[in-house]
Amino acid sequence: MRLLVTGGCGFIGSNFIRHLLTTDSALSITNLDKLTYAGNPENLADLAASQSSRYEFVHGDIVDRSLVESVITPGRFDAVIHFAAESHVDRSILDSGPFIQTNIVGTQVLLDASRKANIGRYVQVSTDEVYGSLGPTGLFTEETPLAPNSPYSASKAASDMLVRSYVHTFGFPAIITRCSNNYGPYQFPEKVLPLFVSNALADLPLPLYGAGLNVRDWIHVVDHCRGIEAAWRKGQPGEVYNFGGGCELTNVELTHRLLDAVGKPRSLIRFVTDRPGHDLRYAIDYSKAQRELGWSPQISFDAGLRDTIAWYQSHSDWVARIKSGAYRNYYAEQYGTRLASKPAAP
Ligand code: NAD
Ligand code: TDX
Repeated sequence: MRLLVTGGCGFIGSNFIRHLLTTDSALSITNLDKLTYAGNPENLADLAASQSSRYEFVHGDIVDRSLVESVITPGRFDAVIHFAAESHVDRSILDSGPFIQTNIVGTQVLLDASRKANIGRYVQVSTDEVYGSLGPTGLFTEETPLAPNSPYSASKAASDMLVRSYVHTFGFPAIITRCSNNYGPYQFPEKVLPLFVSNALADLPLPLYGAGLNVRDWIHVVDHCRGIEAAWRKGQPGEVYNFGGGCELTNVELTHRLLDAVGKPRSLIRFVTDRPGHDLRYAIDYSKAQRELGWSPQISFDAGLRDTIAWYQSHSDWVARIKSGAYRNYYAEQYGTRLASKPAAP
């Protein structure tokens, strides 16, 4: 069995490739990745060395039609699992351009090439953010109407709609997965959890948006990867499957738990200007995946958070390499303050 994974040098894609190569010895994987700021070949360097007969890397942009068509040739892959995306909401507010290109045009190119090559199964890795925002109660189901609120989620919803249209119009065998907020190793420290863990470990301030009362549903990345694998292996073409962690926390609760776990004071919290259009609450009903795929999340938040913090502690060099150069410019633009390299004054 041979898979094409796009965006495999990012957070979830690299965890997915790691998960599959270490659990299924019959699989070979080709990873097509542009290596944007978020793509880091270091994330898979050990597997690239130890599994070189089963792992291949192709450096390229999914928007580049001739490149994509030269990779996805008839008979080469049994399935395509599509992770590659611009993935950060705040960056989509600063500049939506790359989101439209990669998330919408890139998906169109990938769908066309996959269809041309008669790919037997295609999985679109999407997000719960396409459903918009919940009030204090209720859960997103697969039937919830799409109502994206940020340029990021609008671009993901648009790509989901393209996938839906290829299923309907061409009978293309695609599946869509929609997951809540992931955390775990190899997550780029622009997302709240690795940003706050790495800042806290360095005694730097934690910029909490608004009053910190927005709610997210946290799932460990390995549980998400198991869900995507189940959707690929057991899902029905044309169907959507939601995945969630069943762990709703306000951002301020998340921050308190994280500070307690690293043994740092709450005085590191800085309440800063809210994200424009900030979705209040996400929460997932994953009963369809339980029923039809036999999937449920396995990793408790407490255990997952402990392991994730330990990973960031033991990979301080990985964090330090990222939090230099272009990252510092992004930080200054996003937070209106330079990322200090020394501990913050009390
Ligand atoms: P990430 O930003 O960490 O990684 C994205 C990867 O895609 C990088 O390796 C990057 O180099 C690559 N890429 C970007 N543009 C590309 C292009 N034009 N051509 C080829 N490669 C390109 O993202 P992530 O957090 O791992 O998310 C992966 C997928 O999962 C995304 O589609 C995202 O929408 C979805 N998702 C993420 C979460 C989450 O909590 N992070 C939750 C649900 C769904
Ligand atoms: O500095 C911050 N301060 C803060 O309070 C950052 C970066 C975030 N936040 C808040 C905003 C959100 O309410 O924390 C929450 C989580 O923010 P992000 O980590 O940026 O994630 P979110 O916007 O919820 O989107 C994530 O989950 C769904 C991923 O980034 C998406 O790729 C995924 O689709």
